[in-house]
Amino acid sequence: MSLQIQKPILVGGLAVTAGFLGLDLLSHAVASNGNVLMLGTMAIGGGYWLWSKNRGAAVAQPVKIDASTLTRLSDQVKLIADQLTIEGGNSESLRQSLIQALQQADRQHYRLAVTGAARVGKTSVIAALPATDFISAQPLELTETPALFEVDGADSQISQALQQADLVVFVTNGDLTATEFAYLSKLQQRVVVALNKQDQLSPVDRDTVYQNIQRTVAGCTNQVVAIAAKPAPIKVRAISASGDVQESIEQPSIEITPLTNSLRTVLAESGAQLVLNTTYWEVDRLKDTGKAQLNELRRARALPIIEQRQWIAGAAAFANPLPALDLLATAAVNAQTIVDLSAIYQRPFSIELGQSAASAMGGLLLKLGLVEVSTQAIGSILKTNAVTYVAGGLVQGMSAAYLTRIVGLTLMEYFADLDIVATQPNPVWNPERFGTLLQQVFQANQRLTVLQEFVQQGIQRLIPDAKPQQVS
Ligand SMILES: Nc1nc2c(ncn2[C@@H]2O[C@H](COP(=O)(O)OP(=O)(O)O)[C@@H](O)[C@H]2O)c(=O)[nH]1
Ligand SMILES: [Mg+2]
Repeated sequence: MSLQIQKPILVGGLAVTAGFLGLDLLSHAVASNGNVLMLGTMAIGGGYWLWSKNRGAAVAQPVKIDASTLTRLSDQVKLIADQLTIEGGNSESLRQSLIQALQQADRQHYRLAVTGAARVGKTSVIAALPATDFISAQPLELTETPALFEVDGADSQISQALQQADLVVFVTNGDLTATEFAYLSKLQQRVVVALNKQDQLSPVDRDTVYQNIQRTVAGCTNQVVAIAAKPAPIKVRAISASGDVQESIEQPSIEITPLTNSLRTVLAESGAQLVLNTTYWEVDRLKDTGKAQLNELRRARALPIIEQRQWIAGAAAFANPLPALDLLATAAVNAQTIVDLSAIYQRPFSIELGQSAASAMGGLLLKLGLVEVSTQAIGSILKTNAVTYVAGGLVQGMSAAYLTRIVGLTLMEYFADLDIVATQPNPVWNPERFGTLLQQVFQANQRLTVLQEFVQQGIQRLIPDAKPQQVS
């Protein structure tokens, strides 16, 4: 899973923490009765808490994955595919992938990924597992992920292996580090933690480490097992009655049963649910892919409109310089542009709504000080250019064009962010959301090089007979 670092993620992070706290409290509440604890935690684990990987939504929502949630999700993917076809895109691979993903929903074998840091014993665990009766009787696909936390780690291979797994065995060979815990607590899958290399620990250390790990991961999993997948040979010294000392090398036996027991429990109780979860997340990724494809198409249609409108606004303000900032703000936000872009993104705004949104956007540009900041920035770039002296009103023209562009790009982001398939017939107009995006887009376009390039273009557009000049 990739996590973007932005405000919504922070919200997601808090929600996740709250979720784990909830689980944690609950398991403490029933801790007096071992059986109840087990069942309680299983029941919660069986339902999957799903946090909307929000870019748009700020509120995290727990969703239980069952057959009907999967159906709803795959219906959304189908709608996206249909929409792709309607808008002239190619939806074939999305449809094929959806069919393939859904076929997995009633897959009869389980996929298990063994993961963990380098040299903790992942390969050894995989080597030890098939030898046990349970595993050999179980249709099980075992995969070892590349080692986690390596400097030049194979991140995409790791996440691919993990995404396909119904269940993850997280191997460690001592107390969990903070990094290990952070990693495993973010996994979407059910996790069994395997404390390997038991033979290297004294009996006292074994208990302490084991209990530490159990406590640490209590909010994520109740499955922690202690194993020795490939115990090191030990030297044994025997002294015979006659006093002779005989040394020999002994191979302690592999201890993997706690892990197979754990796998047996988890798979018996929730194997089908785990397969359903894997399928759900796969379909969810397809939804993202389809949405990105669709937004790509829409972007290609929206950009030329924005370009066209920005120079129209620029030329008007250039020909007829606006005396006040608020007029400039008004000139930059054009109701028709809003209506046109909303139509491309299938959230058609009426002209009335376009007008009221336009005046709200104009107010926002002023309130956030964006008109002033961009006028000044453009003015100071132009000052270094001789053309300025022959062209009064150029600052205003350029600013109107620039602000029109910023508003247009923000609208694109705004619409792209909405759920592709409108759940309500009415268009969604959320001024706060727009304001947040506006500031982000403004920031991104405020870099000197971006502005300089824009000004260069603007000179050619607004004063076509001006000789191209270097703007520094
Ligand atoms: N003492 C001991 N050594 C182990 C055990 N399991 C694995 N090892 C050793 O740890 C090293 C790394 O094991 P490997 O399975 O290759 O780890 P991986 O890098 O996580 O796949 C090897 O030298 C193994 O022999 C164990 O249970 N006890
Ligand atoms: Mg290995």
